[in-house]
Amino acid sequence: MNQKIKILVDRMLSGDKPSLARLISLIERESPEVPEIMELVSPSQLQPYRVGITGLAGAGKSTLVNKLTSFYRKQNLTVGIIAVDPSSVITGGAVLGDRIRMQQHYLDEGVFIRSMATRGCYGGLCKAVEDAAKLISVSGKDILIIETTGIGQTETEITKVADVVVMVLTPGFGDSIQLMKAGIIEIADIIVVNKADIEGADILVNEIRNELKYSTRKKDQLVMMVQASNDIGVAELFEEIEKKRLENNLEERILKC
Ligand SMILES: Nc1nc2c(ncn2[C@@H]2O[C@H](COP(=O)(O)OP(=O)(O)OP(=O)(O)O)[C@@H](O)[C@H]2O)c(=O)[nH]1
Ligand SMILES: [Mg+2]
Repeated sequence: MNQKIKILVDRMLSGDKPSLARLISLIERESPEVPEIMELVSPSQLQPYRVGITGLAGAGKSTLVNKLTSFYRKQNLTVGIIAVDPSSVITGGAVLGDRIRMQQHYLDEGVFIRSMATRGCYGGLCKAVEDAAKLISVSGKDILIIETTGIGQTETEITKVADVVVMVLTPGFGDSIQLMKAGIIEIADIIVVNKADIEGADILVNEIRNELKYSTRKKDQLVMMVQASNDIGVAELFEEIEKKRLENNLEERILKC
């Protein structure tokens, strides 16, 4: 047993943020100590509610994550955030962008924010991201938010690690239509048309509603118009996510009875 790792894991379990950050760095670097770390983390420890925020690049996901985090903090819930960068290396720009958008939360003891590259795991969420999500989960967070970008498998992979999936689309680009045509929209519990201040938002909402008529899912998908940067519709989105979290807890409690 590696004593150094054991101490780090113990500290992380008691909520120490620097220890959590160091352990995630080891995971990201694919250190040989990773299996040992993961073994020390028991899956029976309390799990947070996992919110997946996915969608197109630049759709306003981080802006939304930032605002949702404020709502959770107002309720005294602690939040862990993983922003997954789909490029081969984390670009200074992306990380800097997240830092600016989530600035207010970096100094908050109740929030842990981490950007990760999905290096070497083309076509899905990395094992490293899943491991990091596990660590954040057991470090005592109430809520875990995972932000992913891209068209294709990254979206479908998110359903494996999230209890609720929010897909963020924007008007004015053909890409949103592409996502619908590819059937990717089916994985979303809530579809957000963000940047509703831009022309074409109503048209996109109608197109999504039409497309959802053919969805193979039961008709439980919500479509919401939001302006993340103007704080319009964000409170309503938060309430819908909260409803799902509370239903989820209830289901769990019923299962345990
Ligand atoms: N017009 C308008 N711009 C917005 C809105 N919400 C966010 N933005 C802007 O959209 C840009 C991208 O926002 P981000 O939150 O970084 O988007 P993202 O989806 O996280 O981007 P990536 O992580 O790089 O894929 C920023 O300049 C935001 O200020 C909105 O409601 N309306
Ligand atoms: Mg982002």
